[in-house]
Amino acid sequence: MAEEKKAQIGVTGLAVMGANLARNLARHGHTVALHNRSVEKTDALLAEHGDEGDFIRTETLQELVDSLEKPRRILIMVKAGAPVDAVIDQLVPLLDADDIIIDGGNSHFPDTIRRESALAEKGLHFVGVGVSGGEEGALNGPSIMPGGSAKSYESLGPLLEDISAKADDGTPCCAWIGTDGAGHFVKMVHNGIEYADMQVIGEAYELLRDVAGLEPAEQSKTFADWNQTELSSYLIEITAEVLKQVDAKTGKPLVDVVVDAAGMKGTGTWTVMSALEQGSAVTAIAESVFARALSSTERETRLEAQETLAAGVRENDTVGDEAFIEDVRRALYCSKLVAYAQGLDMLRTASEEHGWDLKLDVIASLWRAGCIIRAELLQDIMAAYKDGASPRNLLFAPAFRDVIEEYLPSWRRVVVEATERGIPAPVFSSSLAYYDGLRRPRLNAALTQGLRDYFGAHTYGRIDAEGTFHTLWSGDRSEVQTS
Ligand code: NBP
Repeated sequence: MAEEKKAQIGVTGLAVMGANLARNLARHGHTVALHNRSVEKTDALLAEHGDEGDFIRTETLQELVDSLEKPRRILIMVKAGAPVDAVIDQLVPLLDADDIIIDGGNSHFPDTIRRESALAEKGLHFVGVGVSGGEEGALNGPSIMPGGSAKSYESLGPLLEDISAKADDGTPCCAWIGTDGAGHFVKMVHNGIEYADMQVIGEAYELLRDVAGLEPAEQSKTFADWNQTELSSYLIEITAEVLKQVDAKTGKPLVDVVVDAAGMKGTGTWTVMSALEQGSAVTAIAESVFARALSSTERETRLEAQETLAAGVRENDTVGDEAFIEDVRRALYCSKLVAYAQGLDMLRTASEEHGWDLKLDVIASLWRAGCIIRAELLQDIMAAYKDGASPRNLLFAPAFRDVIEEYLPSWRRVVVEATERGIPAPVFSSSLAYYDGLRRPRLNAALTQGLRDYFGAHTYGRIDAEGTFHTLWSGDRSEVQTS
């Protein structure tokens, strides 16, 4: 009797992301075993797309496990959180040593670290995989950031690289990131950078609208032009598309009838929480998350503020000023660079803390295609970290340092203009503050330390001596060395 055909990989969880990844795998010639808690989704996928490749239909997790070649690879694409643990708990008793469970959802990296450790004790591999690119990416080629053990990548890597997006030079946008939760951590920071990238575009849009006086259709042309410059990126490209869209119902620009309250699903918040815990100054990402939170403040509060709070702004004399439009473009580029610099610095710090040995040039290379933050800039970021080069901060890389030097007067002018015109530009301005904070020879933190020592005996260091010191503020004000 002929040997029953086995699948190279199984996918459980066939909502939009799981279904599209399963189809992507099948389209690349892999036999894919399909499973979903409710069998309707499995049958719907087979009915609509069963001819796209080799699928094996299964109804139970036992059938799924039995349909796979060994070591088994099972991709879980269920809702992040408790459902992932529920599926793992059901799978574990059915598996053998060296089988690989893959979580391709948006799981929080501490959960991935916990799951990896628990499954390693049972001799199983658990791989948390960051997948970026949404539904479309999942089907046609996402950017893929796998963590887990190096050994699991030997078996899993070729499959994932096959279905990943390819950069212009043909390189797969998939590479092993590092152990346990490294993949999900990097995906989380990627999402944080995405928040900042969108926020700086939003700030530019608001300044072009309310200072330069450009209508959305005119702005669409401006963003399309900017997409031919060093700002060239997917997000700038689609900004031009969104701004030229006309609302069929009212005939107005669509952007003018969309409610100005931005939603979020939580990965930006996670990035900022982790940054706070590890002491990383990701101000651009944090301001972007807070800007969304502010936009979602109750309507009544915003209306009351508009009616009661003074504006204190000066007259606008910048309408139609071409030089100002170029200033905004340059400020956007510098602020975006700061957001990337901060995100990468967060990765560098986390890499040391978790022992991940993250390769920043490789990570930048994975974001060049398939994901939302794909941009020309990533090519320059890769170059900045190439061959083991490790600038302490991305902004120190000569290519970026020189551009910022040239663009700095524009950046400062835009922040001043925004401030004087009462237009919030939190990432433009906080990124400039970060840049200036980095380069200041003396920070006001010296006074903060004095205050902390005054009210809480928290001690301070001296610039001219080793050790820690405390001043007897309520006594004779003499200084004592405490260590
Ligand atoms: P959802 O996040 O909407 O989850 C739906 C799936 O989870 C269904 O297959 C459902 O089965 C299954 N499920 C649930 Br809910 N509870 C379960 C349980 N206790 N046991 C077993 N299965 C359970 O699907 P999605 O939108 O395709 O997203 C999947 C993952 O991908 C999520 O982590 C999401 O955050 C992530 N995601 C990523 C991107 C991206 O751009 N990378 C985009 C969208 C989503 P049922 O059919 O029986 O109810």
